[in-house]
Amino acid sequence: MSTTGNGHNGNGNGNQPIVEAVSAESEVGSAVSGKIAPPPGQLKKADFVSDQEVRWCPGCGDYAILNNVQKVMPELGIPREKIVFVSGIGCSSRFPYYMNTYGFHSIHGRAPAIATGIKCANPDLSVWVITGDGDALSIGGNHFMHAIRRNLDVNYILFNNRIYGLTKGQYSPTSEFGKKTKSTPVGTIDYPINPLSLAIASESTFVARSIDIDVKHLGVVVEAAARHKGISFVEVYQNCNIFNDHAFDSFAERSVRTDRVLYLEHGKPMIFGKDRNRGIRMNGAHPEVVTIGEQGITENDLLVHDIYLKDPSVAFMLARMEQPDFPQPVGIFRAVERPTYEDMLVDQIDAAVAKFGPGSLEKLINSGDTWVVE
Ligand SMILES: Cc1ncc(C[n+]2csc(CCOP(=O)(O)OP(=O)(O)O)c2C)c(N)n1
Ligand code: SF4
Ligand SMILES: [Mg+2]
Repeated sequence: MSTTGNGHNGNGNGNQPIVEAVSAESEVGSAVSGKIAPPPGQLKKADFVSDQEVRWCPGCGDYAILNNVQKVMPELGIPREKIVFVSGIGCSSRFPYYMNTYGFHSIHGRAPAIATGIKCANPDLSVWVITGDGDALSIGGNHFMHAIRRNLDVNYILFNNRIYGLTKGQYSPTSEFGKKTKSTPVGTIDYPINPLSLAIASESTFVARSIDIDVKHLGVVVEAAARHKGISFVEVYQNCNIFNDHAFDSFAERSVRTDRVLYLEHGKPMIFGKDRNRGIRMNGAHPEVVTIGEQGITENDLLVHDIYLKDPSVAFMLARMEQPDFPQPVGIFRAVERPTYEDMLVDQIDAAVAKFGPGSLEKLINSGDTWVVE
């Protein structure tokens, strides 16, 4: 399969000639159901639906996320053979089976390492990591942090259902303090991790959050993540209706959503509520909820959202705002530019080759201080 043609353009969605897409397609054969792929611009959602039977429980929030990602794919104009979904282990990690692209259902917590290898070896691929709260933050916590700080141009979607779904309902690192689960029958005494705080602390250049059932919003966020050059971290609140049902109802349920969710929009004051009269204002170093029209408060007093702030402090503060004291913020928290790992890696290799020539691995291994074990 060809990996040349559109250079290191970040998301693998450069102006790839149709002829190359078709010939690459014919090489990959069964990975694309043996059909000749239409040119990227003509792909439809259905082209990204695989022939695998979806094995999630009926009603699981994973379906909405899958549906949305499949819907966004044609908008990106990337040929399917240039797309790879990598996952760890968990219900959410079954995702790559259901995408009609390349995919890798890998090792628990290790999707970031595999995605790193894929992106470094083939920088023009569009690489996606699909993970769960357990996969990313328990066994994969260390990998999570390092993939993010390196700023690979990879899209990283964390399905947060605040539970281990696949293993039938043990508490996870995002489970609420005191939560009773199969493995914490009298309540957990672990304080939960906030995935966005962790992503921001790890210097993620794109940080966003959405909700499985808020389908329009989720689609916009996923597309923005895909178009960001650099690591795009997206947390999706995902309902596990079998082992942690109603986990997000207190704010995500349709009848209360407009009152309890803050939709962050770049350049706009932070307003929420069905009457659009509540907002977030800074009181010294702390955010507070205020009502427009009370005590002389106007829209001008509210915090204006800026996703491009280099300093992550405000994004961090927003990430920590939670129901019931605050509306639950969703949307893009942060989107800043920084050179990507793979671009710098390619530059380093090019510079070394220009200076020393192509070199030989065999010679390198046998050079310097070597010895023979007898
Ligand atoms: C090395 C290893 N340890 C433990 C497990 C068992 N295990 C499988 S999935 C999982 C947790 C999955 O939780 P999460 O990532 O939140 O995914 P969900 O099923 O909720 O989507 C665990 C502990 C495993 N498969 N491999
Ligand atoms: S156990 Fe939960 S997360 Fe897993 S498929 Fe069923 S509903 Fe979805
Ligand atoms: Mg989970």
